[in-house]
Amino acid sequence: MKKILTIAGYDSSSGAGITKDLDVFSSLGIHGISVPTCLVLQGPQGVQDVYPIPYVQFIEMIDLVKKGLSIDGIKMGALWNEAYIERIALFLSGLDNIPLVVDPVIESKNKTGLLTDKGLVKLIEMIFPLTDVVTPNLHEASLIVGKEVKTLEDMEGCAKDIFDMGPGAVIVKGGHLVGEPVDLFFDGKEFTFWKKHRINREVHGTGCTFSSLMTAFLVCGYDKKEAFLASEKAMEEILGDSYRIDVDGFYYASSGIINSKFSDRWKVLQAMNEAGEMLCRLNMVELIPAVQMNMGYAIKDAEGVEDIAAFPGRIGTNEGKILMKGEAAFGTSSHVARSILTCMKYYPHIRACVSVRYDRAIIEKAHESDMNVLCFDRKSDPEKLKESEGKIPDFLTEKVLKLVDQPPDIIYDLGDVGEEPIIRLFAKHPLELIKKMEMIRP
Ligand code: PXL
Repeated sequence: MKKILTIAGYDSSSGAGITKDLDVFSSLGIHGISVPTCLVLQGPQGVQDVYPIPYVQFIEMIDLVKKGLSIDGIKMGALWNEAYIERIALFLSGLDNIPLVVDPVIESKNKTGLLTDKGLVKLIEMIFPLTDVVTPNLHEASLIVGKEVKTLEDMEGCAKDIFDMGPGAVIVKGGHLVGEPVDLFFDGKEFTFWKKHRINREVHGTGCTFSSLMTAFLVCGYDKKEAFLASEKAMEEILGDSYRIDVDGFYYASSGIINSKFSDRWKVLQAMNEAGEMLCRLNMVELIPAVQMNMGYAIKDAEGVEDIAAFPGRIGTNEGKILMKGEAAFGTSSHVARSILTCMKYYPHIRACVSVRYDRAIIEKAHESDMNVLCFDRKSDPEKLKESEGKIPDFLTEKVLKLVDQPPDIIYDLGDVGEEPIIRLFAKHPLELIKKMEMIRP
């Protein structure tokens, strides 16, 4: 499970700030950790008051993260004042190099201050040089560079000026440009533009949502430009689905449905890698077939082999221990992936499968555990199917599935000339596969 720390304000309407960040992280299957800098009392019509979190408690929370929590990335929003920023800089100095995204929040829509002037100076001086991506809007960009940023040309110049302050990249968000809105990404080498469609509504929380998405995508291994493009794409969905929480208030950015295909893929990989670790810990070497084992897990609505994660190079053994050759990745298995796709045609919730060594004793254990054990005979292959080498098990798997009305736990076959007998164990997810593997272990 990846973990991202957000250091930001707490918006009591939960449209922006740390609660929004946590919402974005959880919708991408990431655990969010939060340290608030200030309480922002906000109704649907805007900010009414702001109170800093007592400094001592703020430091205690930061120290708790430093002492006890491993984090994979950091996002920052409203940081309140220079004292908080100095403490954050100290915290960062002791950390490994992990992605850091800074949304330089300075004030709310109704101009309530969320960062002091001195705070902004400290932010630029102490935090920007440690930052991977800074994400100002036009107003914030103007305050950072000390001149007006009104046109696309201004945005380009300003992105260069901010880049010179030390971050790895700058995204200037031109949502309030006159004419068509454009966001601009600059990594010191080239500009990348993202043209947006103007929507006729003022949406609260877009800056926090965008910078949280950026952090999440960087933590998941995207490079800065890929993360920019993925975040912009997700924002289109989010803005389209924005909603009001009061009849005449702002619209709120919706994040529950963010880029569901990405989030599903990410969760699938995490579940697979966790199952891989368990497999090693339980050292189930006696279940590894001669052709080696593979495990697969499909995203919901998987359509092809590329939607199924498996372990590249399969799972083997070395000196009596399980040998994993790499982390789970999509599109790296064909046999197990096709067994899953075939099974999902009948039982869409059965999305995981592992290939296991055939042994009569294993099948007996499965029967004893009341598993639904199905079997096909490769030798019954119709001659013409032999020509489509590799696809025979799919055809026969489908044939046995048509004969039953319960999801399978096991579909096995006794092999053929040159083909090892194989047990295919099915489950809803990899953890359940591991549980079932323990049950059938001879
Ligand atoms: O959208 C800027 C922002 C950031 N963070 C917090 C906020 C706001 C705006 O209200 O309340 C906590």
